[in-house]
Amino acid sequence: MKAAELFVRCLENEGVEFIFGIPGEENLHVMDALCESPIRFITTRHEQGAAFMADVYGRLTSRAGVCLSTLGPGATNLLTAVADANLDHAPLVAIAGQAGTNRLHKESHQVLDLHSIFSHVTKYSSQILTPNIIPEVVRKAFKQAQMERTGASFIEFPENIASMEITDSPLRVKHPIAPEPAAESVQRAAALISEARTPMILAGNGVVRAGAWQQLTDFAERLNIPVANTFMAKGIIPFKHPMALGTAGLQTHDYLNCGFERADVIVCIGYDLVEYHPHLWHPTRDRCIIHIASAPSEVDASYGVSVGVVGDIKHSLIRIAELATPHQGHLLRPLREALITEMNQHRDDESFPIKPQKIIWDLRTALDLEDVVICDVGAHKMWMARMFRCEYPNTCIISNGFASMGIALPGAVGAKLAQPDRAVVAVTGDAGFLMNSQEIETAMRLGIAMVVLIWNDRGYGLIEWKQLSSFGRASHVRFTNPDFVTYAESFGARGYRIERAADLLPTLRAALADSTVSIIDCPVDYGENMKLTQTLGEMICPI
Ligand SMILES: Cc1ncc(C[n+]2csc(CCOP(=O)(O)OP(=O)(O)O)c2C)c(N)n1
Repeated sequence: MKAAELFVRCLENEGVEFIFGIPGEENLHVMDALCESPIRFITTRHEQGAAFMADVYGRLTSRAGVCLSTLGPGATNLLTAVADANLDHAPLVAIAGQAGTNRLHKESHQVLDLHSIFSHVTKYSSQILTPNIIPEVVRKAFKQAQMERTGASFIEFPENIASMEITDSPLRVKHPIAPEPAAESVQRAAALISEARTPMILAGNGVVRAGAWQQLTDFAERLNIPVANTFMAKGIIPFKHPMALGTAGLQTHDYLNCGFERADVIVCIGYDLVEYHPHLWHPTRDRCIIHIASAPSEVDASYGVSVGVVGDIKHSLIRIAELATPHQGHLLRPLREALITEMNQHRDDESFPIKPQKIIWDLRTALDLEDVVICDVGAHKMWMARMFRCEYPNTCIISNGFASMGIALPGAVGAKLAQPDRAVVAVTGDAGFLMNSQEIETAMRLGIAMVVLIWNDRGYGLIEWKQLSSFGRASHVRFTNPDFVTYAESFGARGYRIERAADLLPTLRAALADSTVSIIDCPVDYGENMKLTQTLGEMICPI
């Protein structure tokens, strides 16, 4: 068979369902081999859209999402979203065509050293320079992408190699089993937790990746330790659970910081430092930190670990919970109550443009608890992270490692393909929306039903918020928008413009009940941003 056919057989062997991408001249053989494969190729309108689809598909399925481009400009278009997957620890395999090996040694049309470029944004980057290494390269790319800590891999496939003849077969797929934590560190962690006066948990996305949310809730419940989660770990403990304190990660002092100040032992579980810098919650550097994760901790002056429990998170939690003495009372409960009071405050607000809190209230009301929201990056993300209640993990996807704008809309396409039975909503700013709105066409062509909720402030809201907080004035952040309703309709999608607060909930319900792509243009009142900064700045800790 042709090397390209063997390559496709290897992808099938990895269980690949979809490849998101754009064909090019240098991957013709792979594209042709896909004609004989059950793998579905999803033709996108930009390689960045393809890679974000793969990124979110990977987060939701725990299997590597796959994206493909041609050489040179196609591959550099993949780069941002591949980096996003890697820093957010989402499993992804990116594949790029390449010129024939007879012209890689010199300046040549569209040729870039892709293997080197991608080696900086992936866990594993490789070139297929001879056909007989295909089974190993593909197996290794998937193994690396799907192994803790999960991330991105890259494969460069020159066109002349793809056309060569080869007789070979894929390697057997075996999933590595996470090791047991060392007994000594389990005992030490249990002793520190037992001796603590006011312990607190900070849970991160590693718990989601390990599928350890039930063990986390059991751990918190049995030992009576309250849980704060990071942006990427929303729903890790159901928000309705009395031990749930809410989401930490705002860059200003928030209720949860009162908890971190009060706690003497902070139990970090599946926490990646890239999400929420420790100097923001541990500026004093004097608390006892227990690190429970699949991998040893990153080095950071504000993250001095007293004991590291490294290994399978589920086992670690079960074993520590068996050994540690449960605590009494729940001193941090007022933090949860203060947040809930704030969440409820604007539920009946009729002002227009609509306040962020009210948009979130209506969105939560319109969606079922298992539906999926993909959040873009901006001020809307800060509000959603802080105030959107989640009862299940992976129901509010947030990019908070690389935090790239433009993920939400293509991410929603990936989410819908991964979980077709759930409603999917992309929550995005007006700027992030236009970064990848071309993928509306992809969604329409695929016949996907999804909702895009645009928080329209005609500006780069988050940057304006930071400028106002830092300098008391804003600059270079204002722009105009096209008519989003006409824009949606030009794709054949449904377009809605919200003109008063009372319209939002019925519009969301109508859009969610529809079988097509719906774009909702919702004017937002970001006057609330600085009000929140001021309120939190003047806050007296409720504990
Ligand atoms: C690709 C990319 N470019 C720039 C940034 C920096 N950035 C973060 S948020 C933001 C503004 C986002 O504006 P918008 O999408 O309208 O959302 P809003 O903040 O108004 O809610 C910018 C420019 C980024 N994170 N990613």
